[in-house]
Amino acid sequence: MSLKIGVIGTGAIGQEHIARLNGKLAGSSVVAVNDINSENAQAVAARLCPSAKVHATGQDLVNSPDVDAVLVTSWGPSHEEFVLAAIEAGKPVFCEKPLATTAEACLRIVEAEIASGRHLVQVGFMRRYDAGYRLLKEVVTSGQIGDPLMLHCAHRNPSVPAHYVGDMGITDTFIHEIDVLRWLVDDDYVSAQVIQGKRSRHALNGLDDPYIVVLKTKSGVVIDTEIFVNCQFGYDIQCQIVGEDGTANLPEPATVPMRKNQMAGQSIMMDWKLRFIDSYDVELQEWVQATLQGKVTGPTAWDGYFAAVTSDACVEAKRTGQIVAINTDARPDFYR
Ligand code: NAI
Ligand code: ISE
Repeated sequence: MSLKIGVIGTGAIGQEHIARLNGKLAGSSVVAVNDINSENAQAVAARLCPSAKVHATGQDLVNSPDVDAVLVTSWGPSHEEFVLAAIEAGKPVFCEKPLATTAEACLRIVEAEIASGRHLVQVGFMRRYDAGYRLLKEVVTSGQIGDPLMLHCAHRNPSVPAHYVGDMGITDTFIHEIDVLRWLVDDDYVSAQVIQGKRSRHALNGLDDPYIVVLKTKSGVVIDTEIFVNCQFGYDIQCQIVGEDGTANLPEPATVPMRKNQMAGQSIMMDWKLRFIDSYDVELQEWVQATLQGKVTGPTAWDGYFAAVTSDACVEAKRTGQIVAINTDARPDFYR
């Protein structure tokens, strides 16, 4: 059986996901696409999924009887509308991060999903599908290093485009750590603090870069993460867990150590798309399989909501220099 998917948003990641779902992965085909830039949608369909219908609006696509499930890869501010439309139509929906751009909008999605009585929504936090993070999670769960006490992490990009402004270091970039670190330690956050670093001369458009975010969890785990999106040298994701009985590090991607030009070393990736390319495959393959069985096994709408509440608290902490409390209601039974 094949899952017939409609994709809203045929930009960068939309195209990559279409290529995966329409050839590389098993059990799925892309039967419909839409983009506010209809020329782009036509061109992408012609290149990647020639038999797909190009719909005039995302709503039309969601309501098409040919579409079994929806993939939302449009810009963040449009996510809420399409995810709510899919819930209303009773169709499973995979939404790229962020689930929505405000915590209130995420909560509306959570409430709509609960009211529908069906688990339909998955959020595109792909780090949970990365082989290295999965190995690290196994180490934590097996108790080999005892209880995690502290985490030291870094999210470094070589550079960012001109449209990357304001608090995107948190809302676009750190949001991945917000989700994956909470999943790793299996504990919710209670507070956030941001410590500004000395501003790099490479930071454009008044961007604050770098800075450190400190999150504290309910059980007292302290997590510091350096966010440095103009570090120049590479796309570098680090995570070290300090446990009661030892430490555990996120494995580096496999590269061949070389000795050359009076130096010994290994290359570092420059592009985040390459660093997590396998995890996108695993993420969408597991989503297709679970969806065909009527299940959601990945990050839920509640995880998307919790990430948004945490992200808001980090933005406020950055603005005020204060330690900001992270408050949500208890996780609804629906998501247990
Ligand atoms: P993009 O700008 O390359 O593509 C977005 C596309 O959505 C554009 O073609 C745009 O015309 C279309 N669009 C915008 N509003 C729309 C609407 N109302 N209806 C239909 N189409 C609409 O952006 P990109 O990089 O592909 O990002 C898309 C989403 O994916 C964002 O939410 C982003 O945060 C997320 N993303 C996730 C990544 C991950 O690692 N999980 C990596 C990159 C992006
Ligand atoms: C980008 O938007 C992503 O989602 C990537 O996964 C992330 O690593 C990068 O820093 C973001 O800018």
